[in-house]
Amino acid sequence: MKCRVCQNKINTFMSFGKMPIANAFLNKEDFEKEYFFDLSPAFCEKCFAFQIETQPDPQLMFHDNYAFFSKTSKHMQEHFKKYAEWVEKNFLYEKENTFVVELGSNDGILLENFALKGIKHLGIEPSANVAEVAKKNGVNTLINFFNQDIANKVLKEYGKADAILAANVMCHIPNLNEISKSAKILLKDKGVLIFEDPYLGEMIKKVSYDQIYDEHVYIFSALAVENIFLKDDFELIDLLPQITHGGSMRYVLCKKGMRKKSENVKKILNNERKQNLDKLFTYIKFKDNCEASKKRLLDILNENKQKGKKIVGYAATSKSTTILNYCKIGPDLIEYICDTTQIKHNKYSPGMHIPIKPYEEFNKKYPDIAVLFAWNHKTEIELKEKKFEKKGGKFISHIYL
Ligand code: DWN
Ligand code: ZN
Repeated sequence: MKCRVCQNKINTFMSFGKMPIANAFLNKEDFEKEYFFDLSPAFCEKCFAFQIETQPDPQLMFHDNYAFFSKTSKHMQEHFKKYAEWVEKNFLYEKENTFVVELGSNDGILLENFALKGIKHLGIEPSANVAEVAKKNGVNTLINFFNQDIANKVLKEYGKADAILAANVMCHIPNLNEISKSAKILLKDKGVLIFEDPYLGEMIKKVSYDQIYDEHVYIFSALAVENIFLKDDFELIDLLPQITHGGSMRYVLCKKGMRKKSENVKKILNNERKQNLDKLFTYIKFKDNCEASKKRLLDILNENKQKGKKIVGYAATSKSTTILNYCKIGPDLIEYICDTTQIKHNKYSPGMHIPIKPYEEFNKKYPDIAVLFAWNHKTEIELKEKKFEKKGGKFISHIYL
């Protein structure tokens, strides 16, 4: 198997086994025809891109029934408001003819902050259902995948962009060469390409292997991002660690030589070398850590089940699909999962078929144990669920919280 970025031979250092589409919550009658693929992470020793070996067709993952709406978290709404303010302050000082583009703009959680201020903007989002929500909220959105054709069309209609943004999107796109070529077309000379995604350094530290699923074709390090975008003459000019999604990184790039480089770039690249993110042995050790994590979680669940405890899941996240299918956890261990997203309700979790119930079920009858699949929103959730913990309920997770 070849690296998607540099065509070098990649090392497939482990397999999580057969996996369904992480966000394909399904009805009973669809169990028989459920789609599975082999989820195997791999590492390229040449460009340092951490990637999954096989990714299902994009149409299977991003479509008119896409089950993730960004606005489900209050903290994420605040995060995106600050992200927008930071972009405006640092990169939109032209005043006249300012134009911001976002790739994978989902329900408009980031762009609405520009829309409210009357700043010219455009979201490019392939999943029609989430895009319609954005449009209803006044966020100008084009339903499509971003590529060179679309970049040229947008250029004709709107002019060049000051900033192309993305959040939790770039790591979903297999052909990043197409993205950098398209960004090159659409950006002004001093324009910036800014994106943030779950960070490889944090995933390795926390053994948060649930970040690996069909949609996340890459888990980036700065070392890899530098190599990926250098091909089209982009350079990294800043790196800003974020606490979102269990530890993310914001990457700021521009056309080579057009802007000053922050000291952070050198510092973080050096840290990554110290953490051996450029070495295969790090990932072989990660595999062992995943196996130990799996054993620990199963031990906790089995022990509590034998004691007759009621165990339910909290939040049917995409990430939970990897945990449940890798550890083979079904309804015998986790009775059901409560979630706030309406289109997941009364369906079953991908692969292991655990029933999904509306969030209200959680409050109706507290379980003894709630497996916190949205561990990345722990602070927000614990604040909301003080009563549950006061009454003796316990949150557990495969991550040491
Ligand atoms: O990259 C991606 C990230 C940003 O979002 C996508 N590929 C898909 C998605 O991943 P996820 O599903 O793991 O995201 P979250 O934000 O960790 O979880 C969202 C799910 O959790 C939704 O179904 C709503 C649910 N939830 C809940 O039931 N109660 C979330 C919160 C905060 C809550 O309090
Ligand atoms: Zn490579």
